[in-house]
Amino acid sequence: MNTTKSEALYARARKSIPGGVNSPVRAFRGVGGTPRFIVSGEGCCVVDADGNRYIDYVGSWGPLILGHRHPAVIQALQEALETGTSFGAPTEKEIDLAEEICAAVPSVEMVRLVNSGTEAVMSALRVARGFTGRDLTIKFEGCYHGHVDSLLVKAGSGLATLGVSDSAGVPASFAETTITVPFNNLDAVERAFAAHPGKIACIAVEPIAGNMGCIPPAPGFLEGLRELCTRHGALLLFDEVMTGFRVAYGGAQTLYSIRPDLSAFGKVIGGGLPIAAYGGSAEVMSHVAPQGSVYQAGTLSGNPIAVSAGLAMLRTLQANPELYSQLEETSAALTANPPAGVTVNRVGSMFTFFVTKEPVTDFASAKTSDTERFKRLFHWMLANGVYLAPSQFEAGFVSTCHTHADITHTREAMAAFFESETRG
Ligand code: HOZ
Repeated sequence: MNTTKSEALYARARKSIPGGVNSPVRAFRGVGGTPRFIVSGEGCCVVDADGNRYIDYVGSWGPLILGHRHPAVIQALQEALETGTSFGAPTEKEIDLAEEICAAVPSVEMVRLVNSGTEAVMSALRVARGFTGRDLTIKFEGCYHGHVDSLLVKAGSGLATLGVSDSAGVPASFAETTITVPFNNLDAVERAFAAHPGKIACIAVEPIAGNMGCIPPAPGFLEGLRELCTRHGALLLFDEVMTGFRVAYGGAQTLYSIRPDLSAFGKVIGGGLPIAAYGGSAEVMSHVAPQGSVYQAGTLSGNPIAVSAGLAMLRTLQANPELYSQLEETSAALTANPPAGVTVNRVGSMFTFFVTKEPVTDFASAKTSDTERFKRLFHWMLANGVYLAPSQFEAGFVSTCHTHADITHTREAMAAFFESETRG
């Protein structure tokens, strides 16, 4: 496979951009080699600077549930561009998007639009602290909630890929406001509440972990978190940046019938443009400025171009519920009967092939994966025109554009890899 142009672009990028990328997860650090510089995407495929075409299971890390350049999103963008790019003043479309989110998610009565998942979780956390008058947060090992200072503790995603558990530049006093416990371990959460009575503002959780690879909640886990928060006067914060409008239209909370106090959304709600949101009950959200005393702001918040793309995405999903059944069917076909030595986890169109025989239920079991073998698998798939997330500790995403032919090609390529490894 010719990668000359990507290599040249990567060399050039490293001179003006740290590590040559604008987000560490793009740098192929977990798998080695040259990140592909993408020039275009259409449907479920992307094309790199050398003209190589790949079936894309990254989907911009989750937003592109309808694939690249969905006609409804492109049309909404074209129309929005006719009227202006940013006003820094309210627009009617922001209300439309807020209403769409509130209608879809029963626990959300009010929502504030922001620009990234990081911003959404950071702001929701501030609301939880403002509302409860408490400082501490419980988070789960291997979960990642964006690069919020206090949550970069035992974090997944790029930190797991780089093999580090936290970040330089975070004051110890910030990190100390976070208590980390293993995912799917209610006893550990109970012990954390017992050790810090009256001090815990919230539990922040990805209801389906996606940033240490895809790990579903064990039966009763989310219900237990709900009960513990209620019992101890803490708020339950669902980080649905990855799962919102992905695993079901109303997100993981609808799928599992849990009512969190606060939720953060991103990715799918922006239709591929930078937009995110946090929301909750009117009682909780009325604490946000200017209605309340928890300050949060943004020049480009509710940007009309991003809002238009998000609205087009959500309206398309809302009007076509059969798309979720299609995603379920395609994703089930992709992940059925994995090769020996592979554990596959999947919820809806979120999945991870872990190169381990062990069941993967938390960060410790995710780390039993053979990351050296994963590297070889990743490059084999790339050479066969399949673009997986360049890390064992990330989720993959199926879009409505993936066809049975794409799935068959992917499965055959993966089977051929394991056969070749067996032959040695
Ligand atoms: N949240 C995305 C999946 N882990 C990655 C986004 C990023 O860090 O670039």
